[in-house]
Amino acid sequence: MLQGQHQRLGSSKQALSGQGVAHAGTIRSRNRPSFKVSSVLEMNRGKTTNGVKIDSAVAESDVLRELHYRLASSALSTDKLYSAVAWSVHNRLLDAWEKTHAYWKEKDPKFVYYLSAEFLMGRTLTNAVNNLGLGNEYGQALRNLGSTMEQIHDAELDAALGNGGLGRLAACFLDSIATLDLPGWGYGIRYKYGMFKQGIDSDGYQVEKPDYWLNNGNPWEIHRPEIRFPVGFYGKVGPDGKWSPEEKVWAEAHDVPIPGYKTKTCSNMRLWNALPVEEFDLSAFNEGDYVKAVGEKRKADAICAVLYPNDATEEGKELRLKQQFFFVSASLQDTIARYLEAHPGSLDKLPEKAVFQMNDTHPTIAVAELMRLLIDEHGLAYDKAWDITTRSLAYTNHTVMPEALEKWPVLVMEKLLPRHMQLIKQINDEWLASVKGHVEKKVAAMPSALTPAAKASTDSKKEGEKEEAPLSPLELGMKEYSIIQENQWEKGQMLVNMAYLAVVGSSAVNGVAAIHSEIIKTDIFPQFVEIFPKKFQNKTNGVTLRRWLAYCNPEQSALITEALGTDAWVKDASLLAALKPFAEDAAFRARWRAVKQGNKARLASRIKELTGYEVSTDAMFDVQVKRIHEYKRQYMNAISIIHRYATIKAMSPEERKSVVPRVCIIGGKAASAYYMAKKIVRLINQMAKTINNDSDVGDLLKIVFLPNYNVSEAEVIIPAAEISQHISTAGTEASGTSNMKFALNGSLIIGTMDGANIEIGENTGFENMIVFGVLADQINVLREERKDFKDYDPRWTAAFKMITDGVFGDVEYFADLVASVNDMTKGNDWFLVANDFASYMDAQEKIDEMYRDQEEWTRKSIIYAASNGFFSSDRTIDQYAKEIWGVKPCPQP
Ligand code: NBG
Repeated sequence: MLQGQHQRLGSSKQALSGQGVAHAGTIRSRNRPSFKVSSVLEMNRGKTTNGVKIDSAVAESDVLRELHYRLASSALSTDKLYSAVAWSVHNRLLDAWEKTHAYWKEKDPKFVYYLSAEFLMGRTLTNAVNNLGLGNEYGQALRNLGSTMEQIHDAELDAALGNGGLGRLAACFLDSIATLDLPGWGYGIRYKYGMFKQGIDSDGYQVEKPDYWLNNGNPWEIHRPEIRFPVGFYGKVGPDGKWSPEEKVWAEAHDVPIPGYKTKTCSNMRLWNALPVEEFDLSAFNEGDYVKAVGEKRKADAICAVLYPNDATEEGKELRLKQQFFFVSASLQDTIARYLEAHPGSLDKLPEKAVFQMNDTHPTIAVAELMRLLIDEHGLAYDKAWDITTRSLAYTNHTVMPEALEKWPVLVMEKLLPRHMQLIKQINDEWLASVKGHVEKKVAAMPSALTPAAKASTDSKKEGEKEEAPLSPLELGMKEYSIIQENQWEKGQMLVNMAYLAVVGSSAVNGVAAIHSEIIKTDIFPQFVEIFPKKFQNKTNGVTLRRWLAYCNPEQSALITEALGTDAWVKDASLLAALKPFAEDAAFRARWRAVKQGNKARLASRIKELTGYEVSTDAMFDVQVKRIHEYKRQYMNAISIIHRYATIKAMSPEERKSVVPRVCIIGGKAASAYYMAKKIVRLINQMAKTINNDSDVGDLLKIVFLPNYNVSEAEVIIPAAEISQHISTAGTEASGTSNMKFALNGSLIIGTMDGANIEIGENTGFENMIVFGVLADQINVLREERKDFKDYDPRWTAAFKMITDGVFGDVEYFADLVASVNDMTKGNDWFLVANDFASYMDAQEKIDEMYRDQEEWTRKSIIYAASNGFFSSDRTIDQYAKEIWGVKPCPQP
């Protein structure tokens, strides 16, 4: 058994002792000869296929050497030991990295480059050690040194270079790319400060604190001062079309090795740091202008300073565009340089060796930058450059929220990237010229008043607006296709629609779940679908089963391995299906339940540690963890908890005996500038104070807001969940990925027919999922009608009355949150919380009923884990590789 996991089991056993809860250990000790107890990693022992073989004595001396020479320490403190082990593992990774890259250089395969402004990696140590198959060796080495993997695990800081699902998906993808032996790299930014740390103050407010993740050094990267590229900004374009940037910085590489699981392949994530071209202006210094002397440095530092704490609201910041261009330009230059080194002379065949996947709109300036590099730096003709560009790029859309589909003001683009703006105009002109015939036909076939553009222009006309010369139907029609558009909210301001630029400039465009990929075709890009129907694809998201099952839930994983008689499911998730018959085996169910109890106990102690609240592990653990957003509707969950509270309060002690006890766990960060989301966080925290301290309620209901939700917290929370909530307004959540993690960890799902929930339902059987709410195709009509919505459920009205009566304090502070869904003159309940509330409450009652039957509940839990192997990111990446990238595995022999 992997050491860290073994030790973690040990600690959850301790947490369990004395509570009278059955756990896997006790059940295992019963005589069950049909099962051989072994965990995932015990089966790994001696069979590592990744070529980095060391024994525990070597691991130990390696750790001591790092401690002495690198850390100049002899102290065996947890922090020092963590660093020493990490540096030692770093060396192993480096060996694997070098071999992989030497091999790939020799074979010269096609590479995929995953361009992403976010990589939410979390901790590295456990994952790296296990993927390398060295868990036993390092575990033993640590025990010899008086520590354990479990103890040092927590000393590592999370690398939180991402906001949420999009960034975590990128991290899962890198793990799968390496595991499938696909030649591929991630490219991104080495932010100095990652996602902020969330605290909750004594009044329940979210407080944001900087995330100093690089403070203790970073053993997981290789600094490459020799790999640097110049990136320019501002300046002018000369009459010859050449750009002379006014500001320049170096982009300098830091490589993070990405070990695949049970393979020799160790791929790479290259993160760029910005450095001043001139660190220090000596003449300014000599003249006494100290600030100017370091001015260049300050400007460069600003580029990589922070990750925008923002997932669905546009920060109209020039700096953000600067960041995007910075990493895209460096990544493209780097790739071209490597390509030319291997294939001197011509870039004509670049698309046969490189494909760039643009993760959402953040890297889509790549369309213009690749054109610029090919034309201005490498002398290609426009048409040739366009052919290469469009064959090398692909774009993934991750959201339908209009505010997150980036649109840059032409003026900002012109100022920061004047040559790119020129090219974008040219791309747009060529594009519009190419669709003109199509639009003419379309307009001719349609009464002009019915063209969408004509309709939009009448709809948006405000009273008293000056009449302008009307556009012809053709002009109106053409507007819909234009990459450069007028701002709908600010007359005269022209914007570059980056998603449109990406669609025109890519060979493939995909959504991230089946329903989402349909919605982007019908609602976001319909005009482009007319022109390139084949460009649009679906690639349903996935998650890596290494981190999100094998390593975070070792007991459940051990049980699965034992039942299936193999740990091959860690790499071939389709094998999980063979677990289904075990759902019918009562003895197996008992063990499954015991594992869940152990995980609940582990979470309960984490809750106590973080919030001080004590929760009963006999209660149902009900979890909603994700970024706080109105569309994700944590608010609806909160209101239903208020109703639950009111119901319990109104009961007699006798009646209360029949209540199914619940612990409602909510976690997530609210973007720092997101006013309503922050109010939702505070409401939940204030509710917790009232409800958790009410002796009428006791263990029947607890509500816990877990602060600073991140990858590492998720690894403790998800295995402990019994029910998890994915309750976005239908049509708004592109996919969701935590839903997949929960399902694989045996949590039931209550959800709307949205994102990947639908496919999870199809795989698991809708009879096992608790589905409620209106459907995506009803949303537009309901939004139209919501002005007149009066059909408030009495449970809703009563719950809101408690807020406005001050049961949770600060009536004034919550007033506009209340109004946002209740008063159509103030808010407009855009996410249809009121519409869905009644069916949500009915679904909640159904859950209580279901939970009473623990045998059936456990049966379903096993079915969830058995049914959702489809959501392995290995499957997703295999599809990308075959259907978009044309990249083939290149494993070392
Ligand atoms: C998010 C979606 C999620 C989806 C992830 C990964 C953004 C912009 N989008 O539903 O909201 O699961 O992307 O695809 O963060």
